Amino acid sequence: MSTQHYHIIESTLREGEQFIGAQFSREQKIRIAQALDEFGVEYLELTSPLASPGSLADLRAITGLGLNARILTHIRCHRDDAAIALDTGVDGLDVVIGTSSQLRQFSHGKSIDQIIDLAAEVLDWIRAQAPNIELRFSTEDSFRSEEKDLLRVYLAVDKLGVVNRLGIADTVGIATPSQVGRLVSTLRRLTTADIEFHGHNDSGCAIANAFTALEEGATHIDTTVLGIGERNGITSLGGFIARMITHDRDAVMRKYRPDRLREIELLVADMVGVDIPYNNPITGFSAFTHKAGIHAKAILNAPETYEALNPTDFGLTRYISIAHRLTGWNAVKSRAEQLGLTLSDSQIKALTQHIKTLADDKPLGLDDVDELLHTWANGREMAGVSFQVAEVAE
Ligand code: HCA
Ligand code: CU
Repeated sequence: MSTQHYHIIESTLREGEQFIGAQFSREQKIRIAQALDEFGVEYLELTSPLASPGSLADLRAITGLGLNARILTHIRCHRDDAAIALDTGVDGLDVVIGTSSQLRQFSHGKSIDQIIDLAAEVLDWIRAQAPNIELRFSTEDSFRSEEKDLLRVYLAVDKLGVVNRLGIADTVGIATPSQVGRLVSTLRRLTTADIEFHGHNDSGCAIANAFTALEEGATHIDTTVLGIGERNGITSLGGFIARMITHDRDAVMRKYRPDRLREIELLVADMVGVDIPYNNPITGFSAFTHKAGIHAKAILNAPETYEALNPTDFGLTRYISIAHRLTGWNAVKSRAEQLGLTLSDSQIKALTQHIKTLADDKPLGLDDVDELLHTWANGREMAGVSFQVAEVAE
């Protein structure tokens, strides 16, 4: 089943380099490559060696590192590009050509028949040069291409018998999970090669689309750290891991090191000049915070009540916020215990009421609550407050 047996093609060093803030030096690329390799991704996709002399040298440097991850580079469907790429020692080539009417008209100007002929010529040639190279053929803007055109191209390429993978790309981020599911399952039925999905996030479906692709038979998913890429990027590595770990934790833990995620995200965020978004899956600052008293109580008893993900899988800790009007006495009690203070349940309940009343008037911090806890534990609670215990609800 593909949702257990899948491969990550980590494209921070290709799609991610197309992010507006990215300008990686060779040293930075090497650090990213090593960090992702330690994380356990199966592939690293790097910018085409045709992009610039530096890109060519960087690609050579990374293929020379001897990483476990297989090194791919991304090239246009041109024999000359392929020749230069093959000379860098990469493990695989990701070949792409646009098939949508927009790209055919405004980019390369070729008809579908011309695309099929060109793909056959270039792919056969690559295979003849490099019998063992991993070869992928992808159409760009697959979801704004005519389905009949797309299928003609994929069937013709699959029939050549020279590619390992067919890729589909939601280049402008408009595909829905059901559209992705349909296209992948059609390809799965009609072709034999592995299937790769590359999805942009313009309308927020990149992670869902990647998951649906796997459910329908895809084998490879493209990601980047924090999802960086053109515009607002693609499926993020962390978001994809969050999705997969809720689905099959063991499969993720066997293959990858999710405890490295935060370090990798901080590394890349710093290099491209962004912060980790507050609502980022797993590493966003509020991802494991709990606030409402009802939540806090259950979390203290059994964290899984309100956590689908376990922060310790990622080397993180949960945080229960207690300094606000939604707080509950169980959470306040737990804080007292953390501070080593002895207060009776009725004192804690009364103090909780007091905190709620104070928080109605002004924002409180944990320091304020801690100070109150110390004061009350030392028997200096405000006169009158402790008599309200009887009115305090759970
Ligand atoms: C781009 C190309 C691409 C290619 C994806 C792929 C896309 O527009 O820069 O080769 O699978 O999104 O179509 O990143
Ligand atoms: Cu892309």
